[in-house]
Amino acid sequence: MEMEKKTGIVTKIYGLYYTVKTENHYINCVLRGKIRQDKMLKIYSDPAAVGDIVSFNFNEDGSGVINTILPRKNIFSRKGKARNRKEDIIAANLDLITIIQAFKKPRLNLRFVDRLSVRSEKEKIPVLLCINKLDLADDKTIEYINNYYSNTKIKIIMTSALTGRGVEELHNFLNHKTSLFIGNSGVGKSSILNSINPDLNLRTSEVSERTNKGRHTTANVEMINFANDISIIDSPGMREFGLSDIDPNMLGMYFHEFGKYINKCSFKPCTHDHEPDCEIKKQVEKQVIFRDRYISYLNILSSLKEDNKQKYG
Ligand SMILES: Nc1nc2c(ncn2[C@@H]2O[C@H](COP(=O)(O)OP(=O)(O)OP(=O)(O)O)[C@@H](O)[C@H]2O)c(=O)[nH]1
Ligand SMILES: [Mg+2]
Ligand SMILES: [Zn+2]
Repeated sequence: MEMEKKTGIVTKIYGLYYTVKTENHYINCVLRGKIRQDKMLKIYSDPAAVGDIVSFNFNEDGSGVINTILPRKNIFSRKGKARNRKEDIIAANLDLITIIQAFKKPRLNLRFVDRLSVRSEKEKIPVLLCINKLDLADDKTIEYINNYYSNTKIKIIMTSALTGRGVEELHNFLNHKTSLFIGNSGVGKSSILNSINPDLNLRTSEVSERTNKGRHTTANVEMINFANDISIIDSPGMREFGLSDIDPNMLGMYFHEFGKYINKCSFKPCTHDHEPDCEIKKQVEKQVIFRDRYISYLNILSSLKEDNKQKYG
């Protein structure tokens, strides 16, 4: 008997199984073997990702077999240092990357935000920075964050999943978009989702008093669908975020506020580090580019150079 062919979207992956949503049904699927052999997909640790649109055969027993992954509009991935480390696709086909941080517990880490935003800029996916735990904030830190990202394209929304402040603004911003929630463990990614829709009842847990770090409560990447055409992908807390495939000479291009000055640097390419007559350094002196953001750039630059040494030398 001819099997039924359907199209759907991957909402969750666990081991060799892929949950595919089609017309409000969730179908448990496996991948057809030939997809794992596909040369284009072999560079990834898993050929399919949450957010992928796939065509699959729907079996009589209610399960499915994925035949093809449809062309992707973009991917959000990370790449570790080791030469043979495969690229991990965290999610595909995104309209927005929502980077989540907390004012405290765990400690605010804008350098980590910058690493994530470099990847987003490279993929040309807009970035929203959501700083959660607003109930623990002080005015000085709020001002610092606003200065840090002034002149960038990064939109900032501050929320408290605890008191509900800012959650409606965030919710409205997510209308008609598929977005990835990403950040370190314990910042409140799952709590914010619960606050948008209490019926979700996602698991959350306290940040450790001893280490001030989250407990890696969310274990899988999972897409959750809301009204108003909102899809949000919750993800497990990240400890580190590899950018080792990025060319150090190109890094400045992914710091949006550097963009219009790069052509004025005397050296081409200029890494805005040791080179003389560098326009970026001049703009830092003039306080057009925020100094700590520039230092964060230098920090990523040196990590990329380090990665390149391990790769080639
Ligand atoms: N004070 C305060 N605590 C919050 C807020 N949002 C979340 N929390 C607490 O922070 C802790 C971690 O929240 P989670 O939602 O589990 O964090 P997560 O980012 O999903 O963490 P992982 O799944 O481990 O990546 C929980 O104890 C929450 O109750 C907030 O706005 N204010
Ligand atoms: Mg979570
Ligand atoms: Zn320069």
